[in-house]
Amino acid sequence: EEQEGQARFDAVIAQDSRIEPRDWMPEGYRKTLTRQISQHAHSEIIGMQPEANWITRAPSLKRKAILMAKVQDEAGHGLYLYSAAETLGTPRDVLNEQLLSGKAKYSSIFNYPARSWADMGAIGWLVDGAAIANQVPLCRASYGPYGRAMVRVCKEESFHQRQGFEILLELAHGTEAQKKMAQDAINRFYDPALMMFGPPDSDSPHSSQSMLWNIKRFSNDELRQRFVGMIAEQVKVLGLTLPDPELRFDEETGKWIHKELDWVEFKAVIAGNGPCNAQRLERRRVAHSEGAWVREAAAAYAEKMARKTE
Ligand code: FAQ
Repeated sequence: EEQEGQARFDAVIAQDSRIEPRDWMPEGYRKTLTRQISQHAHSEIIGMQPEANWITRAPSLKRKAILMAKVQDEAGHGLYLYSAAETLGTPRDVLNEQLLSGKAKYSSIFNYPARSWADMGAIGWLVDGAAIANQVPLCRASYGPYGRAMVRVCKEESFHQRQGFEILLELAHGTEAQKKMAQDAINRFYDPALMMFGPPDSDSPHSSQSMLWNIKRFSNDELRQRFVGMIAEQVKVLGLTLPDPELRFDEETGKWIHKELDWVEFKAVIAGNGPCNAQRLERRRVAHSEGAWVREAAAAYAEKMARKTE
């Protein structure tokens, strides 16, 4: 049966078609997807914190309403992704426990502080921008529930990116102090946003297998240089600059060249030692325990309804 399953799986991948939850799949494929999708879900949930931090300080009612909607969207993405991850067999409470215990990773970017209102602009423009560049190809991921989830998530991320860009555009056209605040936010978020694409290809243990399985379609470095090319153009519209003196388009290779990133810092951040790791996890633990009554009430209600229909 295993041989038959493997043959069918190989054929589906070769046709660039989709694997669905009830299909046979190699254990490695299940494991890789569970890791990537749950890490992605955790990122969405932890990623609510830096922006939630600014909801009460948004400069106008309109900005506050937009930011609240954006943060709620991230919660939706997280729940959607946990559901996709669960179809691979690991229950949500187990995934959640991996996050709360610090065992599971989530995106490095969310371990940096959001210091000013302009950071809401930089996060929308650069962080959601990097998320889109990484996730558009994932819409074609071979695992059905993940690919389909990505379609909807990317649509919402595009709106998020525009709202971030628009915050920066307004600040860039404001007073000198506002312009400086926008530039400072870009200066702080540029390197961490580029690191969102993962380690360099030469140091990316999962890439080659994930590409053979049609989960990833492009390598980490390939997507990173594409993203740099996009923002290199967009920053001109803002009248601001990217903190990268080496940034240029290389005619010969048709690729964007950017500065070397600090991979020692990256490794420290994903190992739990970034500026906000402890604070982010602590906040999540508190939120989870404060939500216990909701989970208990929902379970009790479900049980009551099940008894009624018996
Ligand atoms: N941070 O071999 P690779 C968002 C880990 S967007 C932390 O290259 P892979 C939207 C990796 O897991 C952010 N860990 O791995 C939003 C692996 O761990 P292991 C989330 C990282 O999987 C915006 C190890 O390093 N997006 O949330 C990072 O082939 C605003 C080796 O790396 C996604 O998750 C990192 N940056 O490629 C929300 C996208 N990079 O096995 C709120 C889906 C790597 O040692 C506000 N994920 N690692 O435990 C992916 O596309 C891939 O997983 C990559 C990494 C590209 C991130």
